[in-house]
Amino acid sequence: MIRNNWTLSEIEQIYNTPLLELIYQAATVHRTYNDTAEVQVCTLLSIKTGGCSEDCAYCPQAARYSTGVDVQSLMKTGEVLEYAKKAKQAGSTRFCMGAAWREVRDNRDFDRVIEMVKEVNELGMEVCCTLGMLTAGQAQKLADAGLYAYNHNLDTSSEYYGEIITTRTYEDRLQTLDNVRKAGVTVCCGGIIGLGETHEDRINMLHTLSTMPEHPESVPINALVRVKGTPLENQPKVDVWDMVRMIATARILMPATMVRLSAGRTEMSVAEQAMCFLAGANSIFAGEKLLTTPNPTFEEDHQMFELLGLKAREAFKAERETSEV
Ligand code: SAM
Ligand code: DTB
Ligand code: SF4
Repeated sequence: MIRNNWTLSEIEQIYNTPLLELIYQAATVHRTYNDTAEVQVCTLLSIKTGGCSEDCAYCPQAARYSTGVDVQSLMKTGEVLEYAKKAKQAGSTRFCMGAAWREVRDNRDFDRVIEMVKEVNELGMEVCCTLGMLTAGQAQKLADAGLYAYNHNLDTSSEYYGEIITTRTYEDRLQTLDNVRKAGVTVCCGGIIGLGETHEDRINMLHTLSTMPEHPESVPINALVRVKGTPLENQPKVDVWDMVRMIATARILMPATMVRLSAGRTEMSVAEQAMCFLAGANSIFAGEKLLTTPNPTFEEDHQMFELLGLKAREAFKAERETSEV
């Protein structure tokens, strides 16, 4: 049964379950709801890099920090399409285009993104975008162009949010998520651990996600990538067991959601990643770059899949399953 009425104390109890017992419970939920051999493979492309006006303390693309990221204007559609084709050839079924914008503006750049969405969709890939805040009208335009998913992370708890970002509010984030949902686009929404938040903050964020009227279809769990020049550059490295605990709790709370082992994989061994898959992660970002930071190569992931007996999930599987019922 999928629940949207989790209480904070229930979540706290799950989160604090002794680790091996927690993994066992999450693995059990995972195999009840999902094919545990399947992992969704998504590829990211930064279509507009750097120079962002926001002050997100973790982000290498914020204009106010010197991180060495080159500012680049919006890529040309043809070039983006080449990347999408390559990603598809390498086995990705979802292509996610990211822009370092605070929000979408109704201008020629947005028209170009709409064009990109149409063309990537025509390749038979699930198209995802992450472009910052959206109005209801903009969400609808993206939906009409064939957008499959929109990524917009809550990042942390509403209580801790102000310590990490001051240039927009938690409420702004929730409003965009609502606009996306109402336009009929699937929601990809998760967070980052390692920002200096407490366990309580993590539990609160999981509560917000798992009590949405509909769970996000995907929940990315990122480990902070500590980028030199950002205010969080000296944070301690995320403990892999914290990642496992977060993933396992998300899996139990949102049994049918794709839980994505997102940023941070370059610092994890195959054994550590295997523990995350066991705890219920069933999606990754593949390809040698996330947006601006490194990620394992397609080849490394291919070897990991072979070793662990994992296979890439096909595109649009959720639709196929519902239309067959
Ligand atoms: N500008 C848009 C926005 O903020 O929604 C879209 C792009 S933004 C880079 C997408 C997400 O990347 C952020 O919400 C954050 O969760 C994640 N992210 C950015 N920098 C990160 C880092 N250093 N480590 C982990 N995740 C990061
Ligand atoms: C998400 O949750 N993680 C991705 C994607 N959604 C957009 C981004 C991770 C970015 C890591 C830092 C970088 O490469 O710039
Ligand atoms: Fe800009 Fe997004 Fe980075 Fe925040 S996370 S600084 S909004 S690109």
